[in-house]
Formats: sequence, C-alpha cells, structure tokens
Amino acid sequence: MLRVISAIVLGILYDRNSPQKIDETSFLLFLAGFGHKTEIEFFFQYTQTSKPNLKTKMSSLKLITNAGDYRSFKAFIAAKYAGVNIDYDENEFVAGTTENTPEFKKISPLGKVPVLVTPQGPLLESNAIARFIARHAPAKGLMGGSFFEQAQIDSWVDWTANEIEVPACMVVYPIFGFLPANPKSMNKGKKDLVEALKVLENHLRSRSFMVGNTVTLADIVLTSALVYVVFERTRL
Ligand SMILES: N[C@@H](CCC(=O)N[C@@H](CS)C(=O)NCC(=O)O)C(=O)O
Repeated sequence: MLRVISAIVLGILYDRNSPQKIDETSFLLFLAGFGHKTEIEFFFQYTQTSKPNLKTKMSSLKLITNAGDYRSFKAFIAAKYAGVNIDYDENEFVAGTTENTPEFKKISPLGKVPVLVTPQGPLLESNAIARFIARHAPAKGLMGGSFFEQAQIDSWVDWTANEIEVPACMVVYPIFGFLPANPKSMNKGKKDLVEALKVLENHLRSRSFMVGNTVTLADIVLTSALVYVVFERTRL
C-alpha cells in the first residue's frame, strides 16, 4: 500500500504539470485493491471534512487534538487496528485558544497536541501515544514480534519523523497558512521529500509492508505522515 502512496506522491512531485494526475478516486481504489479499509475511512473523512469523526462509546482514553491533525491519525488508526476505544470531542480543543489556558498547560506544558488523557495521567508525543495504544493488543502484531522486528519498526517511525514529517511540514504548512511562505525552505523541503520517497519506493519494491508481512505501527505512522502531501499535491 505504501508503495502505492509513495509512487503517487513521487508522481505528483515529478509530474506536476501532467494532465494525468491520479485523483482521489483512483487513490481510494488503489487502497481498496490492497484491502486497507481503515485507511480509506480516514482518507475519506479527511477529504470530506478535514476532521476525524471518531466519537466512540465511552472509554478510559481520550485524545485531545486539533481536528484533522495528521499526528492524531496515528493514534486513531492504531486504535482501530488494536480495537481500542478512544473518546474524542472535536470541540474540546480550539487552536489558538485552548493551548494558552493554564488548565491545558498543566497537561501539555508547551501547549501542544495531541495529548492522550489516560487514567494514569496525560501522555504527550504522537508516536509515543500510538505505541501505547498499539501495545494494548499485542496479538495484533502492530509492534512487531522479535526484538529486531520491534527495533525495525522503531527505526522506521523515527525515520518518518525526521525524513518525511520535517520536509512535509516545510512544504505543506505554508500552503495551510501555518507558516509564512518561504520559497527557499519550501524547495528544500520538496527536494528532501523526493529523496526520502525514493528510499521508501526502493524499500517497498520487494514488500507490501514496511516491516514483516502485516500492518505495523511503521505503516500507520508513515501513512499518517503522508496524508497532507497526498491530498494537497495539486498545490505543491
Ligand atoms: N512531536 C510532537 C509535535 C506536536 C506538535 O507540534 N503539535 C502541533 C500541532 S500539529 C501543535 O500543537 N502546535 C501548537 C503550537 O506549537 O503552539 C508530536 O508528535 O506529538
């Protein structure tokens, strides 16, 4: 599946003037072909509303996040695969306001989201949150089997944070208006992103999943990190 995503993203970046860009429908059909219903649900929700509509029945876990934040997708997708319920109220966090309140600073001192509120206390950092959720269902294998496989998953999760998320944010955030447009840093981001996607393409040439033969947290984190790039490609 990720081979398809990276191929599409590579195609977008290489052939930006091509009249034959792959549209959302083709993309979803590709995912459907690979049987990835969970991702389809998320991509569908992202394109329709930019908000994950994920109210679930009452749970002991609650995610506080900006609606549509790709970092929260890591937790929501991991929860779907792990069969863990997470509460989410899209009105709980209002960007530009909530993060500055003393109450919120108590659980997230830098005012950042996502935050997972657990019975043991708040948990910060989207990758740590996704790992915590994935570990609720060891039988699902999201965290890998052997120590080496677990380390491979960690390796790809860290790689994604550094080689995909950083350049993707450099490219996409100015488009969203989250950062001032700076052509130099946008071009650097685009160049780095293309190089990283080539690595991904090469890795997935001979396999369907990042690690092993099933979906792991490496696939979930990587897919989440690529959502904005894939859907904003026409403006890249
Ligand atoms: N490394 C953190 C980054 C969290 C982060 O930067 N969150 C952004 C939203 S995507 C945020 O809260 N920004 C608000 C701010 O910087 O004030 C993670 O993965 O959770």
